[in-house]
This record gives sequence, structure tokens and C-alpha cells, in this order.
Amino acid sequence: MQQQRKKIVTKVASALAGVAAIAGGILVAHSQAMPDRIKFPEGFEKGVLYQTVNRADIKQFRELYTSKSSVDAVRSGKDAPSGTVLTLVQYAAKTDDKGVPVRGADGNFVKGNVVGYAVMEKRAGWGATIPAAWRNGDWEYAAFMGDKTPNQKANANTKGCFDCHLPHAGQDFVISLAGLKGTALGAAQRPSGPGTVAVAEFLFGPEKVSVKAGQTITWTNIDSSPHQVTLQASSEFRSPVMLKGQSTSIQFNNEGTYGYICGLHPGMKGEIVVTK
Ligand code: HEC
Ligand SMILES: [Cu+2]
Repeated sequence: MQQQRKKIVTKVASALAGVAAIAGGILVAHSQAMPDRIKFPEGFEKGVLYQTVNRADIKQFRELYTSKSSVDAVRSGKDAPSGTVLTLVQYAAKTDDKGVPVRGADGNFVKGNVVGYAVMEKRAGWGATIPAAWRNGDWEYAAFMGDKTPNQKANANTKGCFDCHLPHAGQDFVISLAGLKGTALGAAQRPSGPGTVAVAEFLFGPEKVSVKAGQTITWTNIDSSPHQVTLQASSEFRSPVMLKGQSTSIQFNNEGTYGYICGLHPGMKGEIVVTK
């Protein structure tokens, strides 16, 4: 065990040698301390199931849990209190013989095996040990395998977790905050017509849109999962996170081809072609 841990730490240290100047020993110390800091949240399922997600992009069904006291605090307008644990359970979605996820009567994907758990825990003071460049307040991250043992590989590089949640600083780094608050919007209408793109089932539709310079494209999110238009132009541009029913518009003034992805689900891709 001791030896195994030493090996992992060495590997992290060398893989991240390039950023050592900024992060220094802190990063290694953090990775090393990581698996001990967050324990598997036994009994999480006795808390509140505050959101489910059909992850069509990776064929998973997800359940998000936290304690009643944390839900109550957030719903009364406070930040998630110290001691809050958010548990995300990842199930493989059952698929038909064509590999398409099967849906139950409620419209959700049907659960297969648990493939892993992702956990966020917040404790006063924890943020101080995380390099300021990617700190998420006092949140810490950990991943567990389907059998609840630590996911060593993911835990050796939790920087990836911090990086992806960092743009959500405005909502306490909790991407599913609307679900936690109970403010997620209801039914959303699929938009149609020129210059509109629907974001549904983890796809941009149509995936490719052509417009004349000066025109505006409007994206509307139909999914209960949040999405975000992220243009990969000369400098990255991220739209606000769109909850169900929300829209975002971008005016394209310059000719060219603009590839974009979802900032939350990088596997989602689209393209805008702007002509004269
Ligand atoms: C590619 C971006 C990305 C990375 C990397 C990432 N997450 Fe997330 N995370 C999300 C999104 C998007 C959600 C919202 C739920 C969903 O769509 O599955 C989320 C939700 C969560 C939640 C539920 C609370 C919340 O913020 O909504 C937890 C807990 C969580 N992630 C933990 C982790 C852990 C632990 C890691 C690293 C092992 C990690 N995440 C890495 C994008 C990411
Ligand atoms: Cu998305």
C-alpha cells in the first residue's frame, strides 16, 4: 500500500513537472493527501436525490445526492455550508442491440451497473492547500470506483476536476446548483427557424449552421442538463451556462468557420460558417 502510493505520487510529480514552478510542493502534497481527505460518503442515498441527468453523450444515467440540511441551507439562499457533500452516482445506461440507451416510462435512461462515484466535499479551510490558480473555494474532489474503493487514477489528477468546475465560480462551483436550489425551469420549447440552434439530448441541432456576416445565432437549451456554448476562436469565448429553457445569442461579424463545443460536455460539437 505504502509503496503503491509512493509510485503514484512520483508519477504525478513528473507528469506535472512543467507547472511545478507555480504549484511547487503543494500540488504533490495535495495529490498525496487527497484519497484520505474525502472518504466514501456511506449512506449518501439516505439524503436527498436532488437531480438526475441522462448523459446521452456518454451513455450514462446519473443521480445527484446531498444531505437534507445542505438542501435546506441552499434553498434558504445561503451557500452550501461547510460539511456539504455532493455525491454523483454514475450508472451505465442500458442500451438496445443498436447501442442506443433504453428509456423507462419516466423518459429517463434505464440504469445498468454503477461505474463510479464523483464526490465534492466542502470544509472550511480546505481551499488553502489548493494552488490559488485552480482553487474552487473550499471544495475538494474525489472519485471512487463502482465498488466504492478510491479511483486512484482520477484522484492522482483532481486538477482536472477543479479546472472543469472553475468557470462556475459564480454559482459556488456547483454545476447543478439550479437543481439543488429547486429553480430548474420546466418544459422548454424546441426553437425553429433560421439562426436558431436547439441544444437537446446532448446534441447541437443543426450541428452546422451557415449565416451571413453580421447575423446572430441563438441557442436554446431543451435538456434538463445545463449546457454552454464555447467558441474555440482565436480566444476562447464561453456563453453563460444555459439551464433548461434558457437561450444565448452571439452575433458573428467576421467571415470564417467557427467550431464550438459545450463547455460542460466537451464531446458536444457544432460549427458556424460565416460568409460575406
Ligand atoms: C469535462 C468537465 C468536468 C470534469 C473534468 C469534471 N466534472 Fe464534475 N461535473 C461536470 C458537469 C457538466 C456536471 C453536471 C452534471 C452532469 O452533467 O453530469 C458535474 C457535476 C459534478 C458533481 C455534482 C455537483 C455539481 O457540481 O453539479 C460532482 C460531485 C462532480 N461533478 C465531481 C467531479 C469530480 C470528483 C471530478 C474529477 C474526478 C469532476 N467532477 C470532473 C463537469 C465536469
Ligand atoms: Cu453540454
